[in-house]
Amino acid sequence: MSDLSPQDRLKLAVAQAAIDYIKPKLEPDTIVGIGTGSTAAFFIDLLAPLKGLFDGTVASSEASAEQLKGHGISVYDLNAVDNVAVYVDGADETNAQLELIKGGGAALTREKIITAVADEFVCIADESKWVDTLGAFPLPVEVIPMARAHVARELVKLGGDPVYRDGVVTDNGNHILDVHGLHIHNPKSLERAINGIVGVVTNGLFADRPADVLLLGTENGVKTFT
Ligand code: ABF
Repeated sequence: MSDLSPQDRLKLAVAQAAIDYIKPKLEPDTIVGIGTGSTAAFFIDLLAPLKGLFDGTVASSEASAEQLKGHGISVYDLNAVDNVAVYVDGADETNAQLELIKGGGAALTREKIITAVADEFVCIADESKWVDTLGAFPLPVEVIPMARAHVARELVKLGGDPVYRDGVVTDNGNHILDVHGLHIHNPKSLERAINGIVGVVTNGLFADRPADVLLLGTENGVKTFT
């Protein structure tokens, strides 16, 4: 603990807070959705000792799946489960409405799929992710490779500056454009507009389906927002 950076200490604190939040909800048949990123990685390590209290997990990335399997935690295909009781995942930005930008870890599509299925979405983040207006973090957009140039042109029309995330292929075999220069005053509207561009698989705005609970790590402890 002492060799962690100040930000990692906050990430560990919110991961522990998420454990404390979900533990009373765990039943033998419970499926827990697991996110991606360094905060989610702390959560996975803290979840391992509880693996006898629930059935298993679904994971939003191959990386998280491997970490879970390393702890002997069952990882199911989403098509094999009827219900995901709770999904725990990080974010790149959050506003006060718990609308998020996600996708810095290139897992946004599977993350958004699991949030659509989960009964409850718990976001865990350190205070550096809290913003008044979304957009300082470049908005990730997952695109079908052949459509990358077309989607980029359409994103420019929406006021963005798209940059190809060179060298990255998502778990779904797609490419990512990171859209700079946005000041997102209506996240739901922009999320829908980007989804309407032919060739877009997913974009990193989680506004139509925001987090239900945000556990925010601050220097003054973990704050809970709902
Ligand atoms: C993931 O959490 C991604 O959507 C997002 O990029 C990441 C945040 O990563 P970290 O917890 O490492 O800051 O869900």
